Amino acid sequence: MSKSISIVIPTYNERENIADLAERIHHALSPRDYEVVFVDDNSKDGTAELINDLAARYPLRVIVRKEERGLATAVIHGIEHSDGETVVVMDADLQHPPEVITDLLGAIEKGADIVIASRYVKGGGMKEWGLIRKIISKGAIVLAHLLLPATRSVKDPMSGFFAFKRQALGKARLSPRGYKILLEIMIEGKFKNTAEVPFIFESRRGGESKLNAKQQVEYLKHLFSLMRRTGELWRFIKFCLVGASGVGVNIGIFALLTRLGGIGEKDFLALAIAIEASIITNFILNEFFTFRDRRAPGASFLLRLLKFNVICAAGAAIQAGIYGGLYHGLGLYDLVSDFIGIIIATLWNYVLNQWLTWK
Ligand SMILES: Nc1nc2c(ncn2[C@@H]2O[C@H](COP(=O)(O)OP(=O)(O)OP(=O)(O)O)[C@@H](O)[C@H]2O)c(=O)[nH]1
Ligand SMILES: [Mg+2]
Repeated sequence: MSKSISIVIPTYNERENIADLAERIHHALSPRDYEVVFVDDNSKDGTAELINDLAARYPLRVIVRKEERGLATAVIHGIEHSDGETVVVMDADLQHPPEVITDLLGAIEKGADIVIASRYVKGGGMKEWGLIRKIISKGAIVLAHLLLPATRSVKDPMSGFFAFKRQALGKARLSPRGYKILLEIMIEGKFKNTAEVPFIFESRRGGESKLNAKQQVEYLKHLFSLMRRTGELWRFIKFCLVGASGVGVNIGIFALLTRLGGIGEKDFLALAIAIEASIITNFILNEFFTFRDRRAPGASFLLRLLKFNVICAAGAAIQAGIYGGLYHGLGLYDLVSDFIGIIIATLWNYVLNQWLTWK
């Protein structure tokens, strides 16, 4: 029989935490109609056996996967093999306090399609995180916000603790990787009303962390895959094509002015005019091609032109600085120095313009 709330919890060697977890969830949720679906990847410490024992006391069940391993796929498996109208996803190691589930459900009842337990809204945070882990966490979020605009509505799109209405997920085709399952769900699910509630990410109670450096690489691959699927990768390619066309405009105008324009001796003036002309043609092409869907009508056109101009001028200065540092400073081959400068300036121009000019 279908339950109204399904709590999906991936586990791998979490025996030490399960009894506490089940008790605290029950305490927080009873007498609501809920079930906990554990997806265990054949843990060797007896996690699944303990869950089966506890099922006599609490509404729990465990699905054991023998062929597959991985957090994100385990969560998807649990979502697909449960049927509650509301789905809650959380970790087993008590870093996600079960008491926060009632806040998540409260936000869903108020009309949110998806609600995230967030470390980065007022009242949220993390215990005992070192500086490095904090920087990695924040850096990953900034990257997602920059490259996947659909994540910008929430401050913590990396949280592993969230709830959503199953109906709102629709027939989304999820192709999960690595650890960041929420990103996949947010982007493929196309939810309308998002909400966040604060929570403090606790220290792990027992057992061991399964997080390792490989997950960071997986994260980058996942981002790339999401950029491809959302069209953001194509947008970046368009931006580079426009940039290449600007090089043509730049050289063409420079040649015209110095050969035919009668300012042969004032080549720096010709260069400045050529650069400005290429910035303007790049702007127009980006406005009507690369960022067509992100144009706001009216007077903001001029403001966007101004922003684009300032950012690209700074980009040109960065390119010149990198060239100078690598060629004159480090003695690198001049064309290689120039190429590296172009790549970094292009990334600068793209990131800043899509962040500030075409929001
Ligand atoms: N089924 C399954 N669960 C996993 C796997 N890897 C991790 N988990 C579970 O996913 C949850 C989060 O994993 P953790 O290792 O705690 O990751 P973390 O919380 O980001 O890292 P720590 O702060 O170090 O604990 C826990 O409930 C794990 O048991 C896996 O490969 N398969
Ligand atoms: Mg953990």
